[in-house]
Amino acid sequence: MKIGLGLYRRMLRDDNFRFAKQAGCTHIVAHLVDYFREGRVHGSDGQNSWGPAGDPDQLWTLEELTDLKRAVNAHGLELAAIENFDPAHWHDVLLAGPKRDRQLDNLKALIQRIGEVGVPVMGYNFSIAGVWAHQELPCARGDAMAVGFDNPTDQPPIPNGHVWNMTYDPQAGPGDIGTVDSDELWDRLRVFLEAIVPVAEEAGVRLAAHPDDPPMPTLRDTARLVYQPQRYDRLLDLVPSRANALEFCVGTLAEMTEGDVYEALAHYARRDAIAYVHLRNVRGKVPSYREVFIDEGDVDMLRALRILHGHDYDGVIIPDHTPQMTCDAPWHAGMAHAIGYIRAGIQAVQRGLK
Ligand SMILES: [Mn+2]
Repeated sequence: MKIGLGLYRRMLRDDNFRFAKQAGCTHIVAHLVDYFREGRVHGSDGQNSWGPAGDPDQLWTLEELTDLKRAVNAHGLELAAIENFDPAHWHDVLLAGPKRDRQLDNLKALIQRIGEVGVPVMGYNFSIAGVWAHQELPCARGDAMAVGFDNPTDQPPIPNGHVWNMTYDPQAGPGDIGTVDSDELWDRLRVFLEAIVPVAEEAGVRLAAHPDDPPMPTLRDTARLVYQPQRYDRLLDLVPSRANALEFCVGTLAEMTEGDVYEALAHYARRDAIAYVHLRNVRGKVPSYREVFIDEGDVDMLRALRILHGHDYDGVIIPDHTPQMTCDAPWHAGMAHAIGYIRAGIQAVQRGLK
């Protein structure tokens, strides 16, 4: 098992690569969508929007992907994955809009580039509402700032021009996208996978699906796909392929009301479906939960790591998001704490410690 650090777009810099190396990481997971300013708590700006999407006419270029990989490699690190498509590049794939075919071609081109550069995984989250209604709260140990979810009763419909909690068209007319039911959304996922998985196979890239966070059956009148653990099987079975894989988020799985995060880990590790792992802890489940430090909360992390090790999982684990620690570098301190804990946990399970 290998440890990676996920870095948001504005953090893809030499100093952060060096930080990752120093903390004991061997891999980087890079976000190219510009959703947060540096240091902001995951998904929370007080207004529950992740801001404007990118340029619809500008796909990530071969050159910028190559430069990124070179910069990562220069620090003795590997680029494990790119995480998340930009809503600007695939909003009509999510919304079954008029540009869907053109945008599927965009995604194919991106997957080919990512494969050409030698990045083995592309993480994505097939979700209309995205991560929404997380609130910034002092809910982790010592009143550390983290995020919580309490399923607000007021769930305004998603305005036109907006998807995945970002604005892809600020000029969109008034009105909202209305209701999207489960069958319709599964069908949109099927269209996406049938188009992209063969290209990913050819390119040597695994698509890795993040579950719905928060894992509610619906949010803002739109269905969610993977809000219970067994729904990952449905996603995998839609288009069976090694290129159709999972970005297995332990924290999100723990927030689900059915099943058991340990059984789910064992099951999907046995299927060899896990492209990489998000490891974070949480207290509670939907409709109300709090993100906490990795060594508090409901998930026994050593047990989770032992299950992965026992199923010969040899992929990358990243800390996902963490609470922010009170100091001059709140994000980095939180990450260093989580990485140190995961590193010790991996060493313990590899040595057979109980
Ligand atoms: Mn996650």
